[in-house]
Amino acid sequence: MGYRIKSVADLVGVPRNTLLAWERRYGLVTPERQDNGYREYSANDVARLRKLKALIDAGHRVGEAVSLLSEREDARSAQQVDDLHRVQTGAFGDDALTQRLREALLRFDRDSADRIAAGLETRPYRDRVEHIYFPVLRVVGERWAAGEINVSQEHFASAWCREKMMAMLMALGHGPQGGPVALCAGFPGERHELGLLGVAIQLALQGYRISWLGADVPTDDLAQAVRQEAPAMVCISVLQPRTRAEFQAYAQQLREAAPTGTRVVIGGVGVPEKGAPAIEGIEWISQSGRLDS
Ligand code: B12
Repeated sequence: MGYRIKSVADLVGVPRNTLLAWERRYGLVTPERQDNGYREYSANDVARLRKLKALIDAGHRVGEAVSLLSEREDARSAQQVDDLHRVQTGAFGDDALTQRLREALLRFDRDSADRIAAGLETRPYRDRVEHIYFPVLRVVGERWAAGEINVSQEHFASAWCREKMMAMLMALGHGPQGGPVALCAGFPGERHELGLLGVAIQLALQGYRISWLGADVPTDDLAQAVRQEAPAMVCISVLQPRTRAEFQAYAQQLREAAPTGTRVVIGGVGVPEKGAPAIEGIEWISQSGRLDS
C-alpha cells in the first residue's frame, strides 16, 4: 500500500499543488496510478520529498536542491556497491569492519549498518556474534560510560544488534523441534540479554531447542517454568554484580526446582572469577570461562 497525495503533503509539509508542480517540472518522483486514477506514492518517494524539503528549508532554490539530492544519491549508491563488495571479499579486517559498523550505528545510519550486515552473510553466526557484534557492543558500552555517547545512541546500537541476533535465532527455528530443551533466562533485575542471546544461538546450533525467556525473570516464576518444562538445560545470564548471598539463595532455589538430570549453568560477567557459592549441580561460568557442549 502506498500513500495518497494528501498524506504525502502532510508528511512532507508542503501543499498538494506544490507536490504536483515539483513532479511536473523536476520529475523527482513518479508515483504510480491506481485503477481509480489516484496517484500512489511509495515510502521511498516520501523520503526523497522530505529530503528535498529539508534542502529548500536550508536555503536552496528548488532546482538546485533537486540536483544536490541527485548528486548525493549517485555518490551514495556508488559507495554502497563499493562497501558491500569490500565487506564480502574480506577487504576490511574485523577491526575496520567493527569500527565502520559502530560509527554507522552511532550516527543512526541504519542503511550503512544493514549493508555491512548483508556483507557478513557468508560468515558463520558464531563468528559474526563474537567477532563483530559483541566487540561493537563492548566499545559502545565503554563510550557510554565515558560520557562520549548518549543513551539514544547506545539504545539504537544495541537494539540493532539485538534485531540481527534475534533474526539468527529465528532463522535457526530456535533449534530443531524435538531437540533437548534449553531454557534461557536473565537473572532477576538483569536487563542485559544480548550475551544470553549469543549463548542461545550457540546452543541452537548444537541441536538444542531454545525456550527463550529473555531478561529479568523473577526467581519464583523461573522455578515454576523449570518444574513444568523439565528442560535438559537451564542457562542464566547475569552481568551486574551481585552479592554472594543473592547468588546463594537464587542458585539453591533453582537447583531445587530443576529435575536431577537438568544441567544448570549461571554465566556472564556478573559471576565472580572466584568465590561463587559452591552448590552441587550448579555450574558457574565467569567471563573467562566457556560453555562447552
Ligand atoms: C546494551 C547495554 C545495555 C542495555 C541492554 C539492552 C538489552 N536488550 O540487552 C540497557 C540499556 C538495558 C542497559 C542498562 C544498564 N546498563 Co548496560 N550495557 C549495555 C552494553 C552496551 C552491551 C550489553 C551486552 O549485551 N553485552 C553482551 C556482550 C557484548 O558482553 P559480555 O557481557 O562480555 O558477554 C559475554 C559474557 O557475559 C557471556 N555471557 C553472558 N551471559 C551468559 C550466560 C551464560 C550461561 C554463559 C555461559 C555466558 C554468558 O557471553 C558473552 C560472550 O562471551 C554493555 C557493554 C558491555 N561491555 O557489555 C553495557 C554494560 C553492561 N551496562 C552497564 C551498566 C552500568 C548499565 C546500567 C546500570 C546503566 C544505568 N545506570 O541504568 C543499566 C542496568 C540495567 C539492569 N538492571 O540490568 C555496564 C555494567 C558495569 C557493571 N559491571 O556493572 C556496562 C559494562 C557498560 C560499561 N562499560 O560501563 N545496558
